[in-house]
Amino acid sequence: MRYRIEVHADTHTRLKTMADDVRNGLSTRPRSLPPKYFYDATGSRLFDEITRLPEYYLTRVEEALLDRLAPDLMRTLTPTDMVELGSGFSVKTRRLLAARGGTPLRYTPVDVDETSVTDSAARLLDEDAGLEVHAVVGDFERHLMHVPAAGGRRLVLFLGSTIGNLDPPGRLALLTQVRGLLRRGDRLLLGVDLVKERATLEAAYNDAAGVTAAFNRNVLRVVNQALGADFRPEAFSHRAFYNAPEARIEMHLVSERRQTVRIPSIGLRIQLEPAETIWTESSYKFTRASATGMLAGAGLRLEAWHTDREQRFALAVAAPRTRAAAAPSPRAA
Ligand code: AVJ
Repeated sequence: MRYRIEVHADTHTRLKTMADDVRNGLSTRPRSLPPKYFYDATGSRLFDEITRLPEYYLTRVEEALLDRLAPDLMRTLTPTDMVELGSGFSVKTRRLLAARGGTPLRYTPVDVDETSVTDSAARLLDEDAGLEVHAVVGDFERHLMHVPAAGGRRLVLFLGSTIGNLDPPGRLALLTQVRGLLRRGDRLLLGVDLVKERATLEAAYNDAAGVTAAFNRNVLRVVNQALGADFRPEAFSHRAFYNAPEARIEMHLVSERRQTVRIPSIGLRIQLEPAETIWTESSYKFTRASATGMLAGAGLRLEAWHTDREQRFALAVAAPRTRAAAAPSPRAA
């Protein structure tokens, strides 16, 4: 049996979680919606389009880095167990798997979208006789405890700058859980976008073709469909800017006029003033120093740092800190 799947996010629970998130986000100020709700079928298609935009360098640069790194990484690490958070269609994973040279490996994709997990698992299993897939359908912030115990040396993948969506407490919590999945000799491969010139960052989130604007507005359609809200997406404009002190791109939807939005299923009715915004996403940017600090906070040690020549994006390799490697405590002799 080469394929197992566990589903930890049934439709009922997901809808309940979404109702809570939307109620909390829209009834407090600044109003906000969590970025994980961008990705319905339309949103995933729009994001896929974003990854091919000339201004959106992140995906292209990360894929080139992976191609460069994969042979060495897979040869020196020789993982037999791979866990991927937010695996999507496992496009990047395929590059790593192909570089391992046929050794048996168990792959555990963790993603909220059952269809993308099932479809990509089928394709991977078909292409790769040495592969076993144990998929976990769920939210990587809530369901990591369902990742099965490692069968051997483990590599955890968290790619695509997805970690950039999490604020400092959120990423500390997540990385601490990831640390718990690792034992001596195991590694985390983390993709982060880097702090750079404002113009480059802002262009990546304000593309000329308007795809990012459509992606941003789509979250309102998602809430309309799932919760019966009556948002009019065309009554909002897209705004994305770099907040340098916080080292993050912020995406907002700006209400173009005074308007009332009703969400009867959760008993919510809100009035938006002209120019009032709904904060839909943060996309944090890192330096080597800030990434080192973030990893250290979760008990992880930055072992290697790979960037493109222009220092746009980085792949960080992190190892679990062992007791022996930690700073001596006052009680240690
Ligand atoms: C998928 C979270 C990495 O932050 O760049 C792309 C999402 N938002 N354009 C990012 C996104 C607007 C993307 N991540």
